[in-house]
Amino acid sequence: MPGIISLMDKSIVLLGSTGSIGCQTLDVARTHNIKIKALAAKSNITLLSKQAAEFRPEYIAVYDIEKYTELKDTLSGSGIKLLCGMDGLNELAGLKCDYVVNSVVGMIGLEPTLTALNAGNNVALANKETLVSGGAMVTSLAKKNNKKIIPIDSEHSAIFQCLMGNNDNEISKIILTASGGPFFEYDTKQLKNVTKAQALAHPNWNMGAKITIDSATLMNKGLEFIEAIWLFDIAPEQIEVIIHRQSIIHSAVEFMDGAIIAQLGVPDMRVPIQYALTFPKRYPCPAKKLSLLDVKSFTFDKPDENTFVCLKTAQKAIKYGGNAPAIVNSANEEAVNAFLNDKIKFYDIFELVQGSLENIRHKKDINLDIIYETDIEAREYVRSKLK
Ligand code: MN3
Repeated sequence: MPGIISLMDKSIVLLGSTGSIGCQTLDVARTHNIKIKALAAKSNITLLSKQAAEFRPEYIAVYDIEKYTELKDTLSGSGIKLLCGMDGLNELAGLKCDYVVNSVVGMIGLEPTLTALNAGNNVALANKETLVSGGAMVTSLAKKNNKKIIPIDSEHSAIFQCLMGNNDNEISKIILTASGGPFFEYDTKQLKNVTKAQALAHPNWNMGAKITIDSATLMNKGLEFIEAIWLFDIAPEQIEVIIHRQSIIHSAVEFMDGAIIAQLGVPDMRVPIQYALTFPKRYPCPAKKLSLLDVKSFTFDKPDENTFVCLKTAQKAIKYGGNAPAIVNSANEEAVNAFLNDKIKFYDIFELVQGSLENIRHKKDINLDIIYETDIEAREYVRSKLK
């Protein structure tokens, strides 16, 4: 039971500690006495200082350079080494540890992932953009350094678990489940009138703002589709996206003999987070257990890709390859930002993401510089369309 089992031999560096996944990772760490070697956050220094006081890490980094001085005052006398900016995130990602947990939101998570792998660290990955924008680079680096990328996202964790004890070359397809979000069965006309509050109210999962909006547009499933291709080295044609409104089946794998293995559980991110950190072992988890009798029935639907065009656009982007996934990812990030800041309407996100893929230069080969250039171009494209 909580507190009894000690995983003290493990130490983690947690990037993005004040976000939803970060806080839940600390909850798992608290339960199992996992040592927190370093913590990094973007700008919420109030929470970051509280976390520092509880977990006593050796290092702290704050991405927002303007918050550095204030945090330095708060931490003075604590003996904690304070760093800032992207350099700070990179220094932390390179510290020797069992896992770098990357739960940073957005494109800024890519570089620390590369740094961690370069330093010979395993990565427990919650940052989607890492694999969406830099999949080829990240996976080849992990392979070269013989390091693991363990997925934290519930769907990819489910697939990862379904593959345990099976051979990758016996997979016939991956069934990637989606909740469908708050606007399931809405048509274009209805989507044009939804409000921010409606978009932020996810039916099953309690998550950060960016991913909640991505779930409402189904862009989240598009990003996860791309991630699955890189994580499991599978062709786009071998992934089927299915709407499963209950969010109980977190994903499934169909093997060549027709057997389907699925992973089920309550929608609580602490389960996949904990599994990423304790894999291949399992331990009791603070999350509630699932009662199938409470669920009673499961439903499955085909996603409406013609209305929710973000999903189709992301699928197109991975087929184009090169920097195309980075284009749609960055355009989406910028569009979601604009939506959250009341600069555009919900439906504009669809048009901006779709437009970015048609209007921004495609490049076949990618490296970090090209991804950053693409990021700037995609964001400029979105900004140029704001009234
Ligand atoms: Mn997910």
